[in-house]
Amino acid sequence: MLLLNQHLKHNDTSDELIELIDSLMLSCKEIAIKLREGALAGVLGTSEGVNVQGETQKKLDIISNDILKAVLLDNPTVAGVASEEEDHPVPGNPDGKYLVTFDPLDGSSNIDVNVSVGTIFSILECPEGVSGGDDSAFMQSGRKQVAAGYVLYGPCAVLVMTTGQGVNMYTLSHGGDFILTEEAVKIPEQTQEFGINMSNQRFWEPEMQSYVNDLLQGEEGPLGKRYNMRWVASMVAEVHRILTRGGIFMYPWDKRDPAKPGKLRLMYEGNPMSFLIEQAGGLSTTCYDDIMDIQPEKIHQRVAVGLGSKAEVETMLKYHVKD
Ligand code: P6P
Repeated sequence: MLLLNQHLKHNDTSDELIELIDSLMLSCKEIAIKLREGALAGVLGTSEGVNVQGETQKKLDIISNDILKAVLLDNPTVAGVASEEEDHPVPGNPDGKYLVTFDPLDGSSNIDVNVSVGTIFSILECPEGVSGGDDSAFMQSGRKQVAAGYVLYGPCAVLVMTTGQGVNMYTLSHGGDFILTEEAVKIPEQTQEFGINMSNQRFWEPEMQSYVNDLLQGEEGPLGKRYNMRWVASMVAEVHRILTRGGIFMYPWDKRDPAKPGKLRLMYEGNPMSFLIEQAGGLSTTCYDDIMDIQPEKIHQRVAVGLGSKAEVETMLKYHVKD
């Protein structure tokens, strides 16, 4: 039985990065306790707040964000943090080595109905001579990530993380330790399971409508096999399912807000999830190009997403050929 820190040391992870990951996990354990208390702690429901995305904030969005900010900004390795719940980056130690972006509680619309949610994080190095409170410090493509992962608060709390040497899963024990439970995770190349919010079908571009229509044709259709569908409305749960048994997850561009490339956010959803998916042998795209190749321009910029089992994403890409 290997503890998280033992496994990270075994993989030659630097002491500084281990110290940062420790802070992240301390935060996530606090968040997990708040979630488990739920109504008993009076933390369910919405706050009066609206975030920079214009979304009403759940009380637990704010609580989780505050926990992560307090713990991370107290860590000397952290030069700054950027959060879905913060308009701008928050500076930390001017001599800190790392930047952290995070979605403190992804899928929080599910909290009040007791469905899985998660914390997503991405770690970058802070450029020399740039403040960790400056947006420009974070304008790095997903290829620059030092580490990325999520903690899924489901029937059990699981940390899924990569430091660029494959993907590993660690389950939170009753004793409060993250214990290695899955090493070198690999996504099955083929799948018969797709995830997309079908209620948006009429808003998609024709290419996505055509692909999903063929998925729905099953054995009689051009793809020649029966597909099953899942939609949890919590990206962390969707990605965890794909890392565990394969699949394809899509949140494509749609015409409801044509100026936006998609709903999901690049810096703290798209990039960290793409790092995990690629490290586990899958593909992660905008439905046209690799997400991690995008050069960010804004902290909260959005991105279309089509990720998962390599062969299925390649099939989806065949429907999305730019003329
Ligand atoms: P919809 C959660 O709000 C989220 O950002 C992702 O976790 C999830 O995949 C998606 O939005 C769900 O969106 O439109 O189906 O509610």
